[in-house]
Amino acid sequence: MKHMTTHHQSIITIFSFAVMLPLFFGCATKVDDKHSGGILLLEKPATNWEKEALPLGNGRLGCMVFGGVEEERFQFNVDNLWTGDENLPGNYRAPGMGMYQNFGNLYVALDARSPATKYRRELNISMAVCRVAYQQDGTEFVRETFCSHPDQVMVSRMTASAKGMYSGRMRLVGAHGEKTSAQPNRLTFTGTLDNGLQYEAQVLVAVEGGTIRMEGDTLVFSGCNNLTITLAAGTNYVMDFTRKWMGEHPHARVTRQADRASKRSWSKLLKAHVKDHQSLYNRVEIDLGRTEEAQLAMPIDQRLQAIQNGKADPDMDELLFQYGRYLLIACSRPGTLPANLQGLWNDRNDPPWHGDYHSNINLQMNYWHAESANLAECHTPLFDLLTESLVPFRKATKMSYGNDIRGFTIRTSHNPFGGMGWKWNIPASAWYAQHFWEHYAFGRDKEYLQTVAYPYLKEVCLYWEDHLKTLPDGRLVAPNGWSPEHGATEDGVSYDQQIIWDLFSNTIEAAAELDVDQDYSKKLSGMRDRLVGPKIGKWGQLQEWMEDKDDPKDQHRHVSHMFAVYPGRQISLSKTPGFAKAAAVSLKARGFGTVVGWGNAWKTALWARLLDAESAYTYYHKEVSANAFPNLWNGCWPGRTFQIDGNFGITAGAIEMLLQSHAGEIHLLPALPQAWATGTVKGLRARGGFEVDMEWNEGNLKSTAISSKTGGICKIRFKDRFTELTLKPGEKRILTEF
Ligand code: FUC
Repeated sequence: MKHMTTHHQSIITIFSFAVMLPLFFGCATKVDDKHSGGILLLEKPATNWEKEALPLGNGRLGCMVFGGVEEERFQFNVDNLWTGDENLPGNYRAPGMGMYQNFGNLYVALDARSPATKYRRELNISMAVCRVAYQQDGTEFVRETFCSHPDQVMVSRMTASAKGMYSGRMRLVGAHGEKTSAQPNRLTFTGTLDNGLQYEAQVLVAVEGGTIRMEGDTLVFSGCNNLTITLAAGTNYVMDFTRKWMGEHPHARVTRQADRASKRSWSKLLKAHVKDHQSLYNRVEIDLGRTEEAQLAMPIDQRLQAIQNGKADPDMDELLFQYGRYLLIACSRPGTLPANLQGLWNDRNDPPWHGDYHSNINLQMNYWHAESANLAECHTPLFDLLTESLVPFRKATKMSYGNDIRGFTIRTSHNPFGGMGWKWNIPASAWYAQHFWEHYAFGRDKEYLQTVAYPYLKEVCLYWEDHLKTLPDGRLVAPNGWSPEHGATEDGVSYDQQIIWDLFSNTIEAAAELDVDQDYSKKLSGMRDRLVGPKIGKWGQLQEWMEDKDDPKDQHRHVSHMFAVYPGRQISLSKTPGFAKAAAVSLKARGFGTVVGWGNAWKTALWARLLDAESAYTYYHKEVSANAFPNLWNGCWPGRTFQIDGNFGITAGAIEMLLQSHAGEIHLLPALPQAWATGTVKGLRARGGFEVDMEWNEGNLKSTAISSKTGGICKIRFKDRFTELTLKPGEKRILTEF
């Protein structure tokens, strides 16, 4: 323990003592399942896809459950069913940019009975199972559905408390006018998109009791005790540029998946599914307070209404937090495509913004929480796709910036075939590089750094070496930049300057970690020092452009010039307090204005980094009170258009309120709002390979556990108190008091 002042002495004593204690308390406390289990409850079937249906997913295959009583509807997607292609030279409107497609729907119509009573439709996010239950004529009906990652299928089981209650018809309907063919217990459709992508969906039905037969393209079941439905779907997409992104027809694989799963018992499928989901989900527990029991029992739409009327609902804050984790597990797993603008859920063939990968904030925000929320594996699809897209990205970059340019950059919109559209977003490849670096900063996997991250970072640096422009006074600017969707195209836009600073800094650190390229690092460091840096303007604001022309009344939704505060680290209260204060002035001026879902999330994280807990919570709360649909999906614009970045970004923002690690220290509860004065969190990750549990009461830490994966030194901060720990690989230390 070094660098300690007398003021810190008491903390050190407690540390040393605590280290010797057995791990018996504090953050090992199990959070009450009832409160933290995360149930989204609704008391009626969905009529609106984006606001009410409940999402399930295994990273690749997604499904929305409507829960209708007379007819169940499962709308499904596969993450790689896309139109479009490599699309050089990249025009947003050109058909080659393509769009993410709806796959189809499975409808299960049930013969008419009396109206249902005691209807409940719930999504248990700790199990990733959707359950629909109701009563009719004294019989209880239950449907349970999940999308299994181990078995790569959607499974739904429909049961009843009496025998022979299931009679009805089942239809599988593709979204592109395909013809469905039926066998006695199987439905199939297959198709090919204009770009050559082949796809197939199959449904297998098993019944107990009763009969099942085909009638044209429909399955008719009668007098069955229960139904077990297995849905498999896939395409011939392969994430492999050298194979032109396509492999063999999916028929054999889809058939194998459906057959294999339908031979396994329901309980085995469920057990494997829950185990797999919880291996990720259970890593983080959170308790931010107690909602009254009566309120907790209400369906979400009523709870949201109560929140709008001013009722406190800390369990809803937890649910929203965990939902961001749930959704990432459901739409981004190793080997799948990254989460697009809607994760992997989409019911249209012309989704908003093409359902694309948007590089000026949205794709990045999808992964802001991946590392800190302990879902590092779910981050990897982003690296896979970006790495695989390098050849087309380089080609497109050369076409626009000349054959001599090294490295590459990216347009605002891109697809899974390396194709791009809309305006160039020149610093996008550098912003993506930050993700490659962060995956290392949190996980400390040197082999990954050497083989995956560092080559990517270095190549983007080469682009900037060639692209930066020298001003007459010797300083460096990014030419022809655009502060996203705001202002003119001009040199030295703050967004560009800050992202390049971040890229150079991360690359320098990466080279040092790997002990390579010392001369190149020196060169980068020299260039970084010459970059035009942040500027404070005439009304005390952080300038968005080189020229001091920000309008204090401008409430544009993007806050791109605050990248340096979050997710960057160039500006912080501890290291650059002047710029941090200027950022607060700018952020305040932007206000709620035209705020959108992802904007709330970003502002939550920004205020947290500026250590303003109540402002951070105002935006967190806004996400619940103004932007959440009844299925808790986030509306991009208040009340409309689902976009998943807000769901992901708000989890990231909440973590920044509870734990920060960007400034060379692990800062505990840096922006704890009054609403979360007492609570527990377990399993958050900090840079340096650390994991942190905390329990606090009325704003004071009761206990903290810090564990280290790879061993190392960490500086720990709570309020204005500091200490330093040296941990061995695998070691866990507990701090009892501050
Ligand atoms: C950015 C935003 C829009 C929208 C789009 C997908 O361009 O400015 O509001 O979120 O991404």
